[in-house]
Amino acid sequence: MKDRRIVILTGAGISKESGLDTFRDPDGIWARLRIEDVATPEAFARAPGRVHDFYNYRRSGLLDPAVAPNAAHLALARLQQDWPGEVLLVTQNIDDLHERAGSPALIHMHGELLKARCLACGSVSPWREAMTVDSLCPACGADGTLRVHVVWFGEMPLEMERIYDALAACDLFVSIGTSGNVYPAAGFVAEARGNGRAHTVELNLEPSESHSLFAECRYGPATQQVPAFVE
Ligand code: BJW
Repeated sequence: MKDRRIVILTGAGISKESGLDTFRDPDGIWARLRIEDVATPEAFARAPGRVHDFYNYRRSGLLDPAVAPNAAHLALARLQQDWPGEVLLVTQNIDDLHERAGSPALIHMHGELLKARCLACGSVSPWREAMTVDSLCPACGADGTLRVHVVWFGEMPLEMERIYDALAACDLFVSIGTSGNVYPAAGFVAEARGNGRAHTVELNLEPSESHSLFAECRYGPATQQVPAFVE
């Protein structure tokens, strides 16, 4: 890894071998549920209990003792520790497996499953329990005002300015375990290429929607491809 200023984007594929579902694989979440029913602000306005149930189910799955960071999360954490300040890790995942692997810093552009946001006071709080339409905000005490701190379709992903600044300045962009279906993340490879010097690499189980935009592609399970690439 002689390149400096690295941006790494991860998606659901990196956590698959830790036991968490992807979205668009044949056994993925969107094969069982409709986006419009569980992952839009309109769905939450129409049926908040159903949306809470969906995230309660995924939160309890994430907190299952059998779910732990895998070799790919650990390799990225080591890379960040070895190159302090040079690696911006951006994840679309709402799980906390990068943190548990020891990543010192990362951007959760689609939010975090283990946090709640209050629609009354705007505070974001740690949240590990089941959430209901009656849950109380830990910060302001309002009831029925909590939602999971994730980014649904039609909402603005988090920390975009910081991400675009890093893409404009990076020498290496690596995309790991993402299908390239969801914007703006799907457009990051074009942003990186647009800076005129970034080498772009896709590490995925199979070619993503945007594989042809990458200069280098390596295919196989993340637990094999990521440690091999990083080390
Ligand atoms: C492995 C593996 C192994 C498996 N090893 N690899 C046209 C119409 C309408 C809207 C749009 C449109 N064009 C663009 C949009 C906007 C929309 C969008 O992109 N829609 C598309 C569907 C077209 N995007 C948005 O709305 C976003 N906001 C936005 O654009 O804001 C800008 C804006 C807003 C408002 C006004 C103006 C501008 C928000 C997107 C939010 C995404 N939210 C979700 C759910 C919430 C979080 C959650 O519940 O978890 O985020 S959707 C879901 O997809 C989740 C993921 O983060 C995201 C990406 O999925 P990911 O990670 O790529 O997973 P998969 O399953 O797709 O792929 C897994 C890959 O891993 C596969 O390739 C496998 O092969 C691979 N794999 N095993 C390695 N072992």
